[in-house]
Amino acid sequence: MSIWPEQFPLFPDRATAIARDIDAIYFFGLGVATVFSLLIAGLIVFFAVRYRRTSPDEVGQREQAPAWLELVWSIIPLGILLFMFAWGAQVFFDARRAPADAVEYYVTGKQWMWKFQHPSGNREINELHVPVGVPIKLIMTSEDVIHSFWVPEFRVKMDVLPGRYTDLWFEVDKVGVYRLFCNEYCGVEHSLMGGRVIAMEPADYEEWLGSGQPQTTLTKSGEQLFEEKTCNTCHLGRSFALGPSLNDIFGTEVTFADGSTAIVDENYLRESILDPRARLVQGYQALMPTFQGQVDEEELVLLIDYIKSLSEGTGASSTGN
Ligand SMILES: [Cu+2]
Repeated sequence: MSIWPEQFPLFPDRATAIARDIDAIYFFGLGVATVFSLLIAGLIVFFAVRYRRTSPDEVGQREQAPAWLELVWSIIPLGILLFMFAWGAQVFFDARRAPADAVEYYVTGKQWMWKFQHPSGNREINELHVPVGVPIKLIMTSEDVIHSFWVPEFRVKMDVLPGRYTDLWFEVDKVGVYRLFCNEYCGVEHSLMGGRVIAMEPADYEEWLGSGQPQTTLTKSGEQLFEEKTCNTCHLGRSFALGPSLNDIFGTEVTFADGSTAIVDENYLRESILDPRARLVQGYQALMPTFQGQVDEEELVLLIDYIKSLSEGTGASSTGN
């Protein structure tokens, strides 16, 4: 019976091509280190015995190693290390650079859960279904503290930071269920912040996408979020509304309290959500609280997408952002 718990194998399975590359270089490095450690330790013991002092009169003499020997023991290790450097750099670049055709998924880390958004609009928490044989790129951000996305079987790991995006990619080549960990201590329930990546045949994945909860487009999700955040209480254009109506505003010109104007585009909407008092629309008071820290980047995209949809009937279009 093994003393090692089965669910935490000492050497996890390899489920991506990168995992095999990384293990190959890892074992090569381990092998080189082992050979040289044994060689050096063995020679120390051998020389200690072979050249030990046998009588109190013996006095050591200075030895000069021949030049060829010095060159040999310098050039051979240098060659091995440069080879490992070049190989390691190649694997590193392969692991870091997602292929151009990678499919983008959104990941949000939060104390203490993982939230996933599929391109189709499907959402999951602590479980990520992916097709095998397809390069998957995760675009990740955090709503609070630093987390880290880690799947041992994929041999990839990346910090997930608040206020910015990081990314990671993998292409699973074996159908299976793989454990997902948060690998950055992030609070009391850090050890519970995990989940599963479920790799399926592409046809099964398509079927999974269509089953369960109906697919929700970005716009639809944005509408739900708009209500969830109670944006609708002030922005529905009713006569008693406290904020300007958002119907048909996208692409139009808005006038501020100081008389300046701006075209309503994505950047303006973003600013208005995160810093509503930066530019106050004429005729309204500074009542809206900031949503900085209350909506993450992906939710911001949803809200902006929904607000844009409120102007679709007017033929308004993006101003180029
Ligand atoms: Cu975490």
